[in-house]
This record gives sequence, structure tokens and C-alpha cells, in this order.
Amino acid sequence: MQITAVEGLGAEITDVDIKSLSDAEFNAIRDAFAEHGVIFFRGQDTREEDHIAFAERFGDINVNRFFAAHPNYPQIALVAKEPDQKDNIGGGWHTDHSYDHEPALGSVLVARELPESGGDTMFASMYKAYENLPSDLKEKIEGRTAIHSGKHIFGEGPDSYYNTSDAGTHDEGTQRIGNASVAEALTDPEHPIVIEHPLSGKKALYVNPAFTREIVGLEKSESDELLAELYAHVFKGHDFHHRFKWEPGSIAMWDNRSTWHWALNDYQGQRRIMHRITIEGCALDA
Ligand SMILES: O=C(O)CCC(=O)C(=O)O
Ligand SMILES: [Fe+2]
Repeated sequence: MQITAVEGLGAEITDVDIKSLSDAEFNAIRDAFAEHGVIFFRGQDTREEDHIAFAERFGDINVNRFFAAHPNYPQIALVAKEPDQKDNIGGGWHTDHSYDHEPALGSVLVARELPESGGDTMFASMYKAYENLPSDLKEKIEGRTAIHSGKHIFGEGPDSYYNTSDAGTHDEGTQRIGNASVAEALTDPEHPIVIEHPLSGKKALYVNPAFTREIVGLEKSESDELLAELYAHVFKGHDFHHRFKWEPGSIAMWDNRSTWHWALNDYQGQRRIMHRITIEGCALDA
């Protein structure tokens, strides 16, 4: 097995079969995941059972409350886009599950059916985003917390931000996944803006354009302005972005606490089917 850092962030893990990992190999993979934020595998020949078994080595599975489940494996969420669908899931920079009090650790995404071209996924490092933040911005967020919510996306409101890319396309309310009452019943958590990562101990910037609503203790306008500055810093941080091109047999596993991702929606009229398993996480501290 070989672990090789890739451009921007992440590591590619080669000469390995995720179906038959020794404990030593698994431990090295978990360390690489904590260190790099996202890990990539190629050419993996897996069935649903293999996907589940691999994910379970990292922790308990979080059964998704808002995405359609695989008909035979409820642990697997379908991240699917049909040829006649215009919007996709995750079509703007975000991290998953920050609307939970104990945000999920991350997800293992397996490519099952890919468009002829397009459908890449972008990743951004929140470790590097924090490290590279200008010192005045670091000072402005020092010790602060923010409120996160999923209600405006998964809840009953008329608007949906989830499918908004930072390029500015916005289809109102077209990607309702259902279960709005579950979303409405969630209480909105407050997380530190800079977290100490639970696995690596490194500092990571923990706000995101999809789910972070406001910075605690600031006027709404000041909060919006500061969040916009932080997001702009990540949007233009191309040296800490990675663009992952999917192939049959590709797997990506990202850490929700130290990365953002963005599923590019540039394959209209084609089908893209991904299987996602999400792993439970923990409360986040500064
Ligand atoms: O389809 C992808 O590449 C990722 C979609 C997404 O945002 C997710 O599964 O959380
Ligand atoms: Fe996502």
C-alpha cells in the first residue's frame, strides 16, 4: 500500500484493496484521512456489502434523514442525478452535517454510474484555509462561535440554498428531498469557528456557505460581512483546492470537519449515481 499526497489537499491510496485491509493498513489509512482531510482510491471492485464493511471500520453509520436510501441497503444514501433533473445534490461549496450538534465525521462516496464527462468533485482544505488566513481575519474570529442550521435547506421554507453554486445559479426549492418535519424539529447547534480537529489536533476553519447562519455576538450585517470574507478566502484559495475526476471504481472519503466539497453540475442530460455512507462524528471544540 502507498499513500501519496495530491495537489491542493488529499492523498491517493494505491496498491490496496479496501475489501481486505489488514489492521496495520487500516490504521495507516485512518491516519492519512485525519492528516489529509480526503482520501482517494481507484479501481476498487466493491459491492454494497464491501462499502458498508469498509465504512463501519471508522465508526457507526449515520442513516441519512434527507436523501433517498438505497432500496436494499438503508445505510447507503443515493446521491443521484437523473438525465431529466436539472439540479444536483451538493452543487455549491459546503460541508455536510454542520447543522447537527455532533456533525458526522465524513462520508465514503463510491461511483456507481458516471456521466461520459463532467461530474468532478471539488475539495478544499479547511486546515490550509485557516493556516493561510490573513492575521486580521484570524483575530476577528478568535474565540467566536457560529450558529448552523439545515432548516432553510431541508426544512419547510420556500428557499433552497443547497443547490446554489458560487457561480450564482439558484433554483428555488427544486431539490426537496423530503422529511421537512424532521429538519424543522432539529435544534440549531453553535460550533466554534475555529475547531481543534478531533483526530489530528490541528486547527480548522469551521464555517460553510450552506449551513452556517450567523456569528454569535455580532450584528447580522457584521456577521454576514465577516462570513462573506471567510468564504471569499476559501473560494479563491486555489492552492488548497483539489479537483477529483471520477472513474469507474473510484472512491473518495472526506472529512466534514477539515474539508469542504462541491459536486460540479456540468453534465446535463446524463445520469450520475453515487453511493454514500456517512459515519457518525462527535461534538466539536475550539
Ligand atoms: O456527488 C458528489 O460528488 C458529492 C455530493 C455531496 O455533496 C455529498 O454527497 O455530500
Ligand atoms: Fe455534500
